[in-house]
Amino acid sequence: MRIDALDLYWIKMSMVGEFVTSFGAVQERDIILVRARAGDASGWGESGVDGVPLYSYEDAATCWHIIEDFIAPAILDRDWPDEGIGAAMAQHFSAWRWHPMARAAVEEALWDLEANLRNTSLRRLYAGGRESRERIPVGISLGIQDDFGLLGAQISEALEQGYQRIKLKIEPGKDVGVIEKVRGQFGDIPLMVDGNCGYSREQGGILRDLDPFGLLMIEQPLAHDDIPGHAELQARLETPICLDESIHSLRHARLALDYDACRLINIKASRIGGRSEAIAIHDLCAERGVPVWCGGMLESGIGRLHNIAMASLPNFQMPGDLSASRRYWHEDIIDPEVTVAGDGKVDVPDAVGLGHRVREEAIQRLVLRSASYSRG
Ligand code: OSB
Ligand code: MG
Repeated sequence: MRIDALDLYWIKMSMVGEFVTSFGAVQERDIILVRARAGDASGWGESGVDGVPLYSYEDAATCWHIIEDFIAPAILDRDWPDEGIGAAMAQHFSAWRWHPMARAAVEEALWDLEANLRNTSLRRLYAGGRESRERIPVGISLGIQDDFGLLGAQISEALEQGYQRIKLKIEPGKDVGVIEKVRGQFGDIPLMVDGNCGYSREQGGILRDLDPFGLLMIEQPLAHDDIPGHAELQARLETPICLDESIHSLRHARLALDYDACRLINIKASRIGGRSEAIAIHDLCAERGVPVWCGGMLESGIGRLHNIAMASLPNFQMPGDLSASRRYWHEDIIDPEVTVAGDGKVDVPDAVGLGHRVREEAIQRLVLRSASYSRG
């Protein structure tokens, strides 16, 4: 099969509230959307890029450049299999170095295109014939909040809304004291923290001081390129370490597990270069008895629906960072938006493709730049 065209949209969406991590505050998101078209069918994907190169070295401009100058010409230039096009793309680009968020966005669009062409749901396509769940548990990720009264109110609200696990962002100086207060006020709720690479090896003692609080996990406390440091730290911690920023490929995942650098992995397809590689990490972890969960990049509804479909696979054992649309956006770009039921679960759509309509009229209103590349 041939891809007729790839459409790119650079949109800006402003968030309901500011989101603060050890990298800084985010109030607006620059998002690159990709639409792949073949005949009358199309499919949508989203890149997880940030406005600033902190979580990842990629930003919206590098993502645009890599897709425009390299990926689009390569995609439009060749024949693709009718089935397994996402995996075929991953294979074709496997020798290309880095730029995972650019590759992931295009690969997602191809998976959705295939789902639409084959009249099946993304959930079934990602599951590839395996069991997948109809509803999945979700958690919420709350940014650093200097005012404990406000943080407490956000936690209460999230618990009332049913979220099955609370993740708090931490940084040096805003960690042990905050967790102590949260445990004091909320007792034994399912709680975890995310350091976003904010701690040095020398600050490992602070992380050990978190051990008595029975956290589900500590996510990525040390530098992104310090797998051995995480191994050393894990050996001295009771609390499981979960890696996020350190894992960009199946090879990284294998390395981290071989070194016992973590007991869990946060899977984000955008960080890993696509859904095929993400699912391969899911499968490796399943073989090794290591649970995974689906992380988020403050996605719009398009990336969120891809995440939800993927997270229906069986080894996504812990609640994901897959909150409701309204936790992030005044108005999402899908209809209906994603909602979380009172039991803290979201439905995994089983309708064709994404299972929700993409609101192209909203995308047109939010767009900063668009381009279309067609077969020559
Ligand atoms: O480290 O998991 C992270 C958001 C942006 C960048 C990195 C991270 C996050 C989150 C929010 O924690 C997850 C979400 O709700 O999308
Ligand atoms: Mg993280």
